[in-house]
Amino acid sequence: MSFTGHACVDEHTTAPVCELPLRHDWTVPEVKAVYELPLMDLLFRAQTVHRAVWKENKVQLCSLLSVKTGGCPEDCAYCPQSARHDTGVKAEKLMQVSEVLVSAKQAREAGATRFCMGAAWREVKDGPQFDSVLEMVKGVKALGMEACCTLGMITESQAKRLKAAGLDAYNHNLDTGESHYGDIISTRTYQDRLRTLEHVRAAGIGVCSGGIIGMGESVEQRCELLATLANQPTHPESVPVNALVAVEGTPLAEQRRVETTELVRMIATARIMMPASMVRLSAGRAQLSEEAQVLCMLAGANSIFFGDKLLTTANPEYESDLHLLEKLGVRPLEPALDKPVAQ
Ligand code: SAM
Ligand code: DTB
Ligand code: SF4
Repeated sequence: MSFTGHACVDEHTTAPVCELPLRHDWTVPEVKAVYELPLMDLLFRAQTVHRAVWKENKVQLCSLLSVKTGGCPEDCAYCPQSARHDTGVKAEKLMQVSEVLVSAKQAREAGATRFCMGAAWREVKDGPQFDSVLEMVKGVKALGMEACCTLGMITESQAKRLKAAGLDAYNHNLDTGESHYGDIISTRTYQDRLRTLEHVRAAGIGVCSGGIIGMGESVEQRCELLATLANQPTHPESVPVNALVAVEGTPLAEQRRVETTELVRMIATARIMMPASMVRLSAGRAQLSEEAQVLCMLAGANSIFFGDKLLTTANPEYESDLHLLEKLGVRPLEPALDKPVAQ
């Protein structure tokens, strides 16, 4: 076992300063037993794990940019960018590399250390558009930021080209438990998703994979998702936990909002199961009070999306986030450049 990236590394010696076992054999009932602990016990366990691994009061600030918006052929029931839902999101072309880099620079100036570029594609096709994305990655790296992409399914050779361009992480969410997947998406399978994660891992790129709660799934299905993530050959280096942003025009528009305690339970359970991973409090933060966000951080969230827009929906303003972090005495985490990927 080795702890890498931001976790467990003594700043001066780079030697690991703690060791917790990283398990890859979780059963769903075991996960559920953790998820359903009395809330204070769950929070205490999550904080104990968190502090054993993450020594400082630091949160990673990642900015998102939709480099290719809308018109997606997939039918993901939650997504405002699917061409199958009438959400008012217009299909746009891939942005120019120079425009993307202006945006990355602004994000860096505002304090972000990681820049994630999202495309509403089912999969990456080799050709001029992918070549432009590779240029975007190189440009973001040249700014001294961690670079992340989320472009849909990719092949092993595409993953290798992204790695060669300097990509630090690839986001590809499993979204929900396998038994709920068919109710949410019909245009691809869970196996398709897992295959892309394999390609990303094989190329030595950090895996960013998590899901969404609030899509009508049961507690078991949430636990199924967490077990699948933790039982991968290596834990994802980051695990985004999204609360559904119910967008008008999508089939999930009428879903009730998740309760804060549900989000806190999901984050705390992820933290306990994947101690050395970044757990990202992702979509849905604009709908949370400051107190709810604090509880999520206490539960082990140590990364947020920073900037007033996610891909197409709203996120809290820069100023309010900086003010919140200052009030909490939480500082931004430095970028982990050239980090190895192994757990
Ligand atoms: N098309 C690529 C894909 O599906 O992997 C990349 C972009 S896609 C928008 C990235 C992720 O955003 C999805 O996997 C999903 O987890 C999340 N997402 C999309 N719409 C959301 C919503 N309304 N609420 C919460 N999360 C959402
Ligand atoms: C992730 O898990 N959440 C982000 C990022 N990875 C790409 C996307 C959230 C999108 C929310 C809906 C929207 O803004 O379009
Ligand atoms: Fe397309 Fe990704 Fe949205 Fe699904 S989540 S519709 S693949 S952009």
